[in-house]
Amino acid sequence: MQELYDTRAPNPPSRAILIGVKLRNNLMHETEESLQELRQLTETAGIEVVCETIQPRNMPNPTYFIGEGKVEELKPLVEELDADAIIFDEELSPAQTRNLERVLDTVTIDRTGLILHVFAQRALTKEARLQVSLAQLEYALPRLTRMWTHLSRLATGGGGGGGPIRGPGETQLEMDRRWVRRNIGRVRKALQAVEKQRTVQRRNRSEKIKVSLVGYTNAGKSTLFNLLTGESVLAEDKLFATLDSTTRKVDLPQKQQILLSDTVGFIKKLPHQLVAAFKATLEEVVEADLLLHVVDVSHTEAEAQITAVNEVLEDLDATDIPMLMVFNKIDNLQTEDGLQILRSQYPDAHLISAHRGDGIAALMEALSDRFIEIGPDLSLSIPYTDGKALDLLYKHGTVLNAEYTADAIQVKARMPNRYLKSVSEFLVSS
Ligand SMILES: Nc1nc2c(ncn2[C@@H]2O[C@H](COP(=O)(O)OP(=O)(O)OP(=O)(O)O)[C@@H](O)[C@H]2O)c(=O)[nH]1
Ligand SMILES: [Mg+2]
Repeated sequence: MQELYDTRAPNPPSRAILIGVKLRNNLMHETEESLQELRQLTETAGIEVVCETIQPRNMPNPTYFIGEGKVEELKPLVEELDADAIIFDEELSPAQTRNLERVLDTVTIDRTGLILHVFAQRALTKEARLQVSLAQLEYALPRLTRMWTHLSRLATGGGGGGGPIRGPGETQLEMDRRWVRRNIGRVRKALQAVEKQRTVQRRNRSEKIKVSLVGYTNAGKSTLFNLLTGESVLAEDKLFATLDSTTRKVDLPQKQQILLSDTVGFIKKLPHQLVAAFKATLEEVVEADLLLHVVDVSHTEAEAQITAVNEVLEDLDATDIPMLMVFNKIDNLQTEDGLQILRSQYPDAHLISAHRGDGIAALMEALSDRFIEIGPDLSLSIPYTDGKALDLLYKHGTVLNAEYTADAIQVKARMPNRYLKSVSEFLVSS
């Protein structure tokens, strides 16, 4: 089947000025870190950064987001530096984008647009490309301007044939909008067909234990996935190396088998169009029995990245799924300070280096314990003064029944052998 929509812009910009805005409620270092990430995204997109600038403002200017004075400053700068794009680390309204493009006479891209652009470049499979197309089209619809005339060159067939053709009395803009709307419909339909296949695949796996790797982009999910599965999915020092999920069997130390999935990384302000479009791919996350939240603890923004990931999980309604924190890249830590703070917040986190293999055996044991087919049913009589034992049963085992009698709690439960010792004094029979 032909592509419905070519997600790669035909003439992407090559030299960009990056603009960050420090709003009243933000700290300067947060704005700087975020701009640093925007630089990485820009470079990942193959665009050279010729200048970076931050403007402090109480709130966004409704016309340009930045102040008029700043716009005046930018005019000569664009020319001097031979820049062909301005990239904002914020989400601009369609009107702001239009106004900036008009006065600066250059392409204006916001953070969402840039993320979509990177996704478009990196999408390889048919499903990923369709998902990115859908997100891009939804994003483009309210933003169509004269600058989007390249739309006419984007259409590459797929039933509609060629680019938009202007109807009688129709303006260029109306025509573009009509064309985009029609393509949204087509891409949706094509996606549904692909998703149907995915549902069949998933149904075939429904009996198995499913574990999904989630985390911020570049945290090391794919590196860990490769290490645990012996696979060689792409893992590299670029944002959004992974866009498609891959699932493989993994044997745990106590002989259970799980299905491990590697998934797309998250980022701060992940465009909601993308989350919506990637719903099917992200089903791997939503349907997991356990999430391994992989964190790059050597990153200065590790804590903010954890928050960003949790926000996306909320968006996906996946907060009820049990989650194990996995602190990766411990080989790369310059100081222990940040780690200490994070460890106090997540005392159960596993410390690993997917590169060197540190902590991997312990992580596998923990997974194995978690999914152990638990031995014989136990009967226990736990005095009320020993409530802790009941907590242990709930934490490490399965409580089948708990009856609160006058002097003790009568419990029927299952417990992995290695934890039996801690409750053995309460055993009645087994
Ligand atoms: N120093 C160090 N680097 C690591 C470790 N694990 C992964 N990396 C590096 O971190 C970079 C990103 O790794 P990936 O495995 O691609 O990260 P990811 O989470 O899959 O990233 P996306 O697919 O973009 O979401 C690569 O350059 C890896 O070599 C580690 O334990 N230590
Ligand atoms: Mg990856």
